[in-house]
Amino acid sequence: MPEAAVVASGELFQIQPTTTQPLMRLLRTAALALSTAGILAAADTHKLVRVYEKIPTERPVAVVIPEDGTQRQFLALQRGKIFILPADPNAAEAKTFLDLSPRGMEAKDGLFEEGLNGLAFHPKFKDNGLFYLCYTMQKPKRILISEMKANGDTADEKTERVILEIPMINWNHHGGNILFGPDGYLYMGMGDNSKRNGELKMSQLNAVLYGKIIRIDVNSREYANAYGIPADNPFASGVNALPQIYATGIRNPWGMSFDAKGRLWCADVGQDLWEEINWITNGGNYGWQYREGPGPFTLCTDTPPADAKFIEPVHAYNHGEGLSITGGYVYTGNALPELAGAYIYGDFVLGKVWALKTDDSGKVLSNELLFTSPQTPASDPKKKPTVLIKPTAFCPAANGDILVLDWNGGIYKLAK
Ligand SMILES: [Ca+2]
Repeated sequence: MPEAAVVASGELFQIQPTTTQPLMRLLRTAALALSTAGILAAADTHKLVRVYEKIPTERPVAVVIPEDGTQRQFLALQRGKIFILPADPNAAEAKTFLDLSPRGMEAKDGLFEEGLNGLAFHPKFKDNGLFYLCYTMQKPKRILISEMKANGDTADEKTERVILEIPMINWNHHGGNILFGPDGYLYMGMGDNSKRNGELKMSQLNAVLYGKIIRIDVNSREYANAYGIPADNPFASGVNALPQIYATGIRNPWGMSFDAKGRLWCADVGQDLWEEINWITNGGNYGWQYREGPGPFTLCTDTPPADAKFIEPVHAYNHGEGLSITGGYVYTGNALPELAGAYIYGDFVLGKVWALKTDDSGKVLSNELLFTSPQTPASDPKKKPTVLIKPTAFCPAANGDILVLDWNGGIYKLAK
């Protein structure tokens, strides 16, 4: 998950007095008319329209559509439920596919990164019914990737096969996105397991999986593992480095997707200065904790190895614009032609949504701010504002809409 102070749901509509009266009115209007109209502020080019309002969607983290031809939209909630969203956004009920909430995935101090953070369907889901989960467990604190089998519209929990377990010592910097690549392998974004400053120095240490992009083959078995190692993983031999590693130098990846050209987009949440978007390549080193965004991480006093080569982000924004990136995906729908080919992403803390356009070399052509959430300025400059919409994910709906999942509990679609 991204990182930010937790906002209690009761605070959302407590708009503080301000001298900007028109803005005040707009905020009130947005808060009160949330159910019927799109949310739009003066500078926005786009608005967010609430969908699936009648369905309980606390802490949504992903909507995933398996490639089985059914167009079913599986909604993963961080506290462990997976619903199948109906096609009709006004429907009052969603089928429960799986409920892991009794497992106690979050510690009492789990704050907001623990729980179910990843869901992926096997490329041959239609034939084998297999899907994959990434979630946390406690005592001992750990992250699991596991496999389960679906039976129609219901998951069969008894079929669970744990594939990978990674011990954790902190509640934050878990990452937890999982997805299949066009190569049929399962990718995972794994956080650095450090609390702050990359103090455990894991991201550049290839003896651990922390701060890495991991790639494994769920269709084979190798060594004593419940999975195989793709032959072209950069350290596939397992000598001097772990063979599951695909890319290194990651901090807290949140928001991963493949585009139609097979590029793996990964947002990496920064610490004090920069938020970044990367194109992940086999064996790439993305710099953390020597680098943050396009510059050196100033609190790191170690000198990088002389032969270190760090890959620069495709795009980074500084903490004047946002505080915690949520990655998205490249939009290919027809309903919003101005966004065709753009990478849609946002900021979790300030509730922003952008559209980034690049050429094939990764040169940024434009980065347009589409939407900024209504927010209440913080009473203390050291604190963060209260934001109405905190994006946890951007996902394509079955009908092509861009869904914006809101950690405050809403699902929206991006509209003009
Ligand atoms: Ca980086």
